[in-house]
Amino acid sequence: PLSRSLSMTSLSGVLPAWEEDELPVEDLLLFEVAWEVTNKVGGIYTVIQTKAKITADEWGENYYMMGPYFEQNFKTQVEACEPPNPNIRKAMDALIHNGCQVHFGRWLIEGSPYVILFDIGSAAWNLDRWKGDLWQTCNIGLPYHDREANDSLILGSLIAWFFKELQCELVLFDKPNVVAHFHEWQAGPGLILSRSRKIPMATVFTTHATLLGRYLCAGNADFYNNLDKFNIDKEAGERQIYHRYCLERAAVHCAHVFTTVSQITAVEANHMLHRKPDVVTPNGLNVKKFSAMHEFQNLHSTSKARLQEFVRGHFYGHLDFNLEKTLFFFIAGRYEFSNKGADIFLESLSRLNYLLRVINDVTVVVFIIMPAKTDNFNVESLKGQAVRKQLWDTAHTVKEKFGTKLYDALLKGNIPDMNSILDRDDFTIMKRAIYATQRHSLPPVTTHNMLDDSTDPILSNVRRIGLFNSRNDRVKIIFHPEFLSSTSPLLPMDYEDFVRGCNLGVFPSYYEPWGYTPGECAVMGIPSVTTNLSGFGCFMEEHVTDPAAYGIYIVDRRFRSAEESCNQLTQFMFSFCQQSRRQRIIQRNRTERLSDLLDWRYLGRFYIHARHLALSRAFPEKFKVDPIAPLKGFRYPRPYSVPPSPSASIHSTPHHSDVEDDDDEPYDEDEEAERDRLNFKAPLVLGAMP
Ligand code: G6P
Ligand code: 1S3
Repeated sequence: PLSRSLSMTSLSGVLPAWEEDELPVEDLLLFEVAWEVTNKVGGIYTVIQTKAKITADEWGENYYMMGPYFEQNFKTQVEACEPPNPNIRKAMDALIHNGCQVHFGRWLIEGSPYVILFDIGSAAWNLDRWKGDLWQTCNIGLPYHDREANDSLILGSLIAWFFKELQCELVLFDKPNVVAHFHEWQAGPGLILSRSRKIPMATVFTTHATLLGRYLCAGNADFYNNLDKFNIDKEAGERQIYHRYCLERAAVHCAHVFTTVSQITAVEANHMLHRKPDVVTPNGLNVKKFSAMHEFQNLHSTSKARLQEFVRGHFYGHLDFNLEKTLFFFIAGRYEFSNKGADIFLESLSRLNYLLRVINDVTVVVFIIMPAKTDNFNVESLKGQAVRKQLWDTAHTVKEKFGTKLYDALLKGNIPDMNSILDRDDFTIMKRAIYATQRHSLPPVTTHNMLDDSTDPILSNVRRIGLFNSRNDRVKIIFHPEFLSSTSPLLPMDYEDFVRGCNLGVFPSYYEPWGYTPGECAVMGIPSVTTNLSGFGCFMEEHVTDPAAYGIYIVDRRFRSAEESCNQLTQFMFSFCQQSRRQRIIQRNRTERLSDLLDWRYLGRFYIHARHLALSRAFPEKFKVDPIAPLKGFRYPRPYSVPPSPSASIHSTPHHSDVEDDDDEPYDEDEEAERDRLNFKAPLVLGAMP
């Protein structure tokens, strides 16, 4: 059946094309199973949601996602419909006739994939029996108190049951082979049970982190230097996750093909799960290109103006820094203080504060967006925005009166007397508005009332380094302990608009199998800091010759001490602050050019390869696959006109202007982009990767 070739060309002509024999998808069914299908918990949701389009484009009606049913999610994200495939209907009915609820529909995201969602509650009465089955099959026992593990077993048992029914139907009609792709340990039981029941299908298991890796790192272990030394069974037992770790490890070993999201997690998995991944499947994004090439720059400007407004309110009465010379940095993500690198970020900020005081020109406002327990916004933050609004309204009222009087005077042929154009009332309302901006406390560090204020790790460290938003601090901190939303009364912006308005994302993670945040920044043209312990950072090091030139700063957290990493991070941020506006604009253009590399239309090839490999292992007589990996050796060359480091670029970028913020200087971005593009092509044509 492998007659034609599936060719994935690059989007820009820069990235290498790749060819693999095309699968006869009309004779196959693809199922992708994850706890996060239509159910947002963390990063896996982003993976499956953004990847849906390219997978649906390839597989059409033969692609199905599977996950747990939650009524609210179903109502808001899924359009119920009948399965187009009668075999799937029959398999679902077999479960439904036994009292288990199964729902079918189209997930209303790009690609509109079909989803089959299993109601865990409706099948919970089977839990004890299924626990027995699991024990009989692979000697894994689940404790009653671990709800998450129990739910994953119910989901897995339903899925294995569904596959069994489906196979009966397919065998009857001698129909397609099945590929089933399972994500993360919560989807593991479905894979383990299907394989132990010898259901003929090709299976892939992807881990997005290892359970033990996450736990050990969060516990401050010197993880990467001791990977081969941990007694993993003992460590799992001590952390009371032994049963989860067994599920994870069993799934890994049952799969025909095991994949993970990065090279660094592949090494980790080899030690923590004792299997080397067959394929690394890096995470992509569903990149949308604007028809106007520099639209993302305009969007940066618009969103930045909104952030500036917020900052005006938050720092009312203390607004003695120039917003035109203020940069916005941010960190965002799950609140895992040391895993996500918030510890070294804060330490580096205190050093940056010192350096900027010496230069005394640029101010940095740092947003920390990490959800913590709160009991809502604090009064001082809300008041700040109210005061700003009042000042705006006052200015508007006075302006209107002034304008009317000026207009009248001009109609009469007079130039009005500027000393009397505003009357006493005007001065009174203006003075009242100014008096309202007096405050007796510093602008708050947090926007919310924190429930664990005294023990919160971010606040404790802010106290230690003394960054309290005082007047002479050049680094100001705003900790927003809740994810952003466009309906917030305080900062009404969604995450995407917020990121667009910032100048630099800072994600100095210690434990980060992939890390979507810097990639999301890149596709919006926003530079960011990552590390060589994050999957994304390693991927960039591997495929981009000079990542910093493209606005990707990679902190070395692997071969340097924490102290040295802090210094390096401080240096990156300080150099960034020394760039002129023009240099930042040029750099954003380069950053945005990396989006092709991060697009699923390009990275999807690894998933294709993994499925193909699984089919060749499950059904060797029918499927063969070229064992060559799809991306060997490719590297983006250094951009034509930029020197290797941001600090060096200050002195040698051709368009550098010593006059800061001179936006009107003639500068042809298209010309620069074209030069870089030509430079991209040269080494590729010659076949020599730098
Ligand atoms: C975009 C806009 C420019 C604006 C600039 C601000 O490039 O097109 O008009 O001046 O953003 O950049 P900055 O790095 O200072 O936030
Ligand atoms: C995991 O989510 P996390 O933030 O807990 O999976 C993500 C998707 O693969 C990955 O980007 C991230 O690094 C992992 O940690």
